[in-house]
Amino acid sequence: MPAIVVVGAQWGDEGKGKATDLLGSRVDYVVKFNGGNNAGHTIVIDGEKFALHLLPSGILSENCIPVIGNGVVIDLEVLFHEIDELQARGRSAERLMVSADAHIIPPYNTVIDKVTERFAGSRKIGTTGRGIGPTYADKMNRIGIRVQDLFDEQTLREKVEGALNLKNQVLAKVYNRRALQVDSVVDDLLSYADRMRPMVANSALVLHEALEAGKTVLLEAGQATLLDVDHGNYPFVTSSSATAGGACTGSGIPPTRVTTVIGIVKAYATRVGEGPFPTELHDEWGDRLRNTGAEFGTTTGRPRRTGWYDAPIARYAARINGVTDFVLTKLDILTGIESIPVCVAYEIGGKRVDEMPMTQREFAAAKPIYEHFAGWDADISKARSLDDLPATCRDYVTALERLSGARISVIGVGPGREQSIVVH
Ligand code: 2SA
Ligand code: GDP
Ligand code: MG
Repeated sequence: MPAIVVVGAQWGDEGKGKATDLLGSRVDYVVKFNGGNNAGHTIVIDGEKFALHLLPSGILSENCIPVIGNGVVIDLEVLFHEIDELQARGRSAERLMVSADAHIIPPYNTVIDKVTERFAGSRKIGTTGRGIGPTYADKMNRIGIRVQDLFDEQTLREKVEGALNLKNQVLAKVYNRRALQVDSVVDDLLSYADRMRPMVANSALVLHEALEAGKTVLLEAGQATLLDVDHGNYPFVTSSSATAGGACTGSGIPPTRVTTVIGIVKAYATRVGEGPFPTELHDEWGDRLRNTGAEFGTTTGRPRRTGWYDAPIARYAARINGVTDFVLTKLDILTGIESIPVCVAYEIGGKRVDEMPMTQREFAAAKPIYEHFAGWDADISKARSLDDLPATCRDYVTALERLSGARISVIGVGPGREQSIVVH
């Protein structure tokens, strides 16, 4: 039986949370496979709004088991705060399963993330300041702390000592900060061990057995294709694998199990943080998209940069992820625009370029080539089938489908669970 992957096709905040929640009622497991509490997914159920950061979006579907996979980095304080908040709102988090191999964001990495950004000047990435980059760096450096270390005090202490030997030098000598004490870091981490114990599992084995038994598993990405550490606009990326390949390494599910890859793509584009953005708007159209689309960070509240739909990026995402179906979100936000520009290719150094160029320098110099499509005025937020959409709106969707490299199977016309048109 299948594993389904959901990925962001642009720079994040495409509406992955809503799409995953929609599918949540039809799958048995929802696995978060990358990132941490840098993510922010907003889900609206019967008018009630939930903002999830570390918990998989499946937590809101009672019949599915949410899993934090081995590819995730976990801030323990944030995890339990989020669980407590959900429980206070009458939602259970008891089904949550956490991989013993997932890495923990120790408090020193949050400090390092923030001070590095503060001193980076023009090399700033615009991170969320949640300690994500330093924690993945520790993982690759083989000095990371894992969930299983919470149950082995000696190993935990040795690891924290080893890490602080390095980190305190950086904090004290480079950034003039106070050194952190091994005991206080270890005590802080151990204080979560008892609450953590019942959730911890050999999740890769559990998921394998579930698939063998005919269950369906949904693998939910945080961030997006253009923020992927390999395939994004490096160095203006997050530090994890946010594309479909990462779904396998971040969960332990092999590629041969994946049957469907759903790319979430917004009807326009947004980006938070630094880095190139060819269709970015610095005028009143940009403000209009930001205000009508409520484009402010779910985690940090930062205003998102806004721009028109970029088809070469969607094609790139379709290719890198093997997208079988797109979910097109926030079509309702374009209502009332007379003529809608869509970037179909770039002009780079006087030449037309149809695909994502090879180098970062070329991408940073890319100027969008636009085609214009007729808009619509009618409110589409209550549309539930393609026939409910104005003809020009249908034409816009058809054009995006033609330009973007995969079929559009679902269209979002509002934030609510029910505000969706299922085409296929
Ligand atoms: P980090 O913190 O190391 O992952 O930051 C590196 C880059 O990745 C971007 N990034 C994001 N972009 C969009 N949405 C994200 N989640 C939040 C949201 C963001 C927020 O849903 O709104 O609230 O500000 C997210 N997380 C990381 C980040 O902007 C850097 O460009
Ligand atoms: P994610 O990080 O990809 O899960 O996306 P976010 O939750 O950060 O941002 C997407 C925002 O758009 C959320 O506030 C959603 O409630 C909202 N949203 C999702 N789909 C639609 C849609 O089709 N129309 C409108 N108007 N809002 C949507
Ligand atoms: Mg988001």
